[in-house]
Amino acid sequence: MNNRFPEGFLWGAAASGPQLEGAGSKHGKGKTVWDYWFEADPGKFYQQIGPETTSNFYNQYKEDILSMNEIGFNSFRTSISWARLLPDGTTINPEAVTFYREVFSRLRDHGVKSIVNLYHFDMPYRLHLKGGWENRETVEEFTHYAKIAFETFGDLVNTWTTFNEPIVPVEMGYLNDKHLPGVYDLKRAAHAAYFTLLAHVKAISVFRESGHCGEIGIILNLTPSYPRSDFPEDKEAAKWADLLFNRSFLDPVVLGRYPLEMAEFLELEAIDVPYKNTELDLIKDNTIDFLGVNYYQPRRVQAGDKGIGVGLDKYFKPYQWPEAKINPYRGWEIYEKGLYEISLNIRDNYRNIPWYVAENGIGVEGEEAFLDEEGEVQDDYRITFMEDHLRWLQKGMVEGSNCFGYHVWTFIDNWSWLNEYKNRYGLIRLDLKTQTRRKKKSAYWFKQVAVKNRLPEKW
Ligand code: BGP
Repeated sequence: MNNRFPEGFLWGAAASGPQLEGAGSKHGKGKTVWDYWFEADPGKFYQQIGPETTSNFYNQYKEDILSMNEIGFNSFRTSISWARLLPDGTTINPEAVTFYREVFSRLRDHGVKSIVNLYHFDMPYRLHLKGGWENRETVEEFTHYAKIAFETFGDLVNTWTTFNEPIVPVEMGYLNDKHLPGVYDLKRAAHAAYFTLLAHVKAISVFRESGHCGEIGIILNLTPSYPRSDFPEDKEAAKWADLLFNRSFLDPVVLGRYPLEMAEFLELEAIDVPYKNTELDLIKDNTIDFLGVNYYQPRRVQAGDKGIGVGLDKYFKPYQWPEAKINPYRGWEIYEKGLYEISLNIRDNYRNIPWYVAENGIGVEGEEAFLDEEGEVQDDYRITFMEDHLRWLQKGMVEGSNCFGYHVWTFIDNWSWLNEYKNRYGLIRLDLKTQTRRKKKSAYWFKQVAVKNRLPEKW
């Protein structure tokens, strides 16, 4: 491959409606769970910055799309805000249609392929009140929303994804307090996960039945699970972590069935998931065309406290590998080789499905410390991060993994769930006060790689 990527390889970035757009309560948008949570408990949000303005893409998208072009993007992923398009669940908001059509046509006119995602953690508040993903009604509402989105934008968009990281709201909302409802309840978590999967397959079925052109997939955060040691107890712990956090979605979306071990887990926990046999058939018949993989960090685990542990602690416990390289700002391990291992796992166990890196990036706090005299962020750490990951990715591709693109998280610094603008991820710096944008050093590096379609010489 000679440091080259295949012809047509996708280069770009990912973002999401709620983190980038702003206009949170304007132009007819309905309230999301994040809008509600900020109103109810602003102290929970870093520096009390809410989701109202974020990075103002709603008003600055023209200039932003020009910048994408300038830094070599041939593709860009964002999400439609469900609450903006269908504020009450049924009436289409004309302003949302105008906005998204403008964005998608402009991207097309600038040679940037849109990958459009339907759900990025932004549950409409009215549905949250009825139980969100714990309620079967939400599945029907989502299917309707997906149908409207395909009909309204299908002439401009031919690459769709249903969900971004569906396991995250389950983990962070039902086993943690980082998303709402913020409880620890395995049974509720299992129900929410199942109904999310059902919404995903129903959206795929609607897409295919109505004969839309193009492809549809999903974006999963895959966190390879590594055991502390070769002891069987540690290895078993890694198996459970992998089952719950990777295979719970990966197997059904790619292979059309849940892993057998999932039944074992549900039985051990005495959880009854209210599935119907016809739904299992839907899962079997509606596998994805392609997979998006978000990769930030691996998961390291050790044996759980069998018998005495509470919740998931019975199965596995987190383990801090002493040799780990940590991003101190986010506390996440940087393990570039994980991307290679993911690529081989997809090749060997997931029918070598076409996939792409849908998010990979590093969040750094206090980036103003890296400004040079001209006011450009010298983010060499971001360049190293991307380059090291790309080299491992390329090795996986040389060995046959079917990867078709690399998207960095993210394009312009954007708002994050409870962390807001603490960790900056963008190739472009955002001045929060003035909303002005300025390319970082990494943006110029990214352009070189994207335009030449290869990595710099070195190994
Ligand atoms: C992914 C999400 C993104 C983004 C990113 C960085 O999990 O898909 O929405 O936020 O992680 O994480 P964070 O913003 O929490 O640092």
